[in-house]
Amino acid sequence: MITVYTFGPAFGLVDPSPFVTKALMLLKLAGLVYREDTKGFGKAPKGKLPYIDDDGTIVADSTFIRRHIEKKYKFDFDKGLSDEQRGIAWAVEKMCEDHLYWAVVEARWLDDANFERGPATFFKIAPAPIRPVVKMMVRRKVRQNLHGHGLGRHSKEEIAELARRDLDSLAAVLGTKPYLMGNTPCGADATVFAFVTGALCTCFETPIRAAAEAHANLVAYRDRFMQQFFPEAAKAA
Ligand SMILES: N[C@@H](CCC(=O)N[C@@H](CS)C(=O)NCC(=O)O)C(=O)O
Repeated sequence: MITVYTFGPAFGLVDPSPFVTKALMLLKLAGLVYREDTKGFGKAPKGKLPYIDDDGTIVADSTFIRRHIEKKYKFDFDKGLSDEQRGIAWAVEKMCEDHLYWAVVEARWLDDANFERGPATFFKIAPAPIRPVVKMMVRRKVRQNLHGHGLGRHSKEEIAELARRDLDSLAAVLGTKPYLMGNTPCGADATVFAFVTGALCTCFETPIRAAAEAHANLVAYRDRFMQQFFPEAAKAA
């Protein structure tokens, strides 16, 4: 049995982390049975979630989880795609993970109102007297990470513009197809679904959400995935 270490549902999402959501989606696409464990963050081999324990084999990072599934279970997420489509799928995935992701982090963690509505709730487990200090330290670290990446050096307007271009690109690549590359989901759909569902999250007021909501095909894409793969959560929403 595969154990996936996750944060657990939050903000009306399957998981607040798009990378965890991606890993869950990959396992579902491959038809693998798994259980979730929300107590693994302290032991995360790379200090981040997700990671999995597959009968004693520990695999950290959503992309290496994908590689593990491909190798061990001989599952080709991109079966039937041309080399060109595989290339586009990989590029789209990495645009989400290494560009759009940081805009999402900025919007959720550095905007005071969004922070209070969302990430601040993670700190309820900290003892009340030290909670404000812990929150401040973690937010400072997030700011430093954003600065290190580079996106955090831009103005809010510039970040919004870059994120909007990412969402416009996702909508353009998807077009009128049900999934990114056609009638069946491919590997990159796990990532794109995770990011589109996160962008549309109604817990947050962000230009990213407005940009996603402006594309009816992205909203329908999120709904299609939710109904097919997370029907219970879709019903509760
Ligand atoms: N490249 C990693 C990224 C995972 C990642 O960034 N996870 C974040 C949550 S979205 C995390 O665990 N952050 C905790 C931290 O940095 O302390 C993957 O694909 O799994």
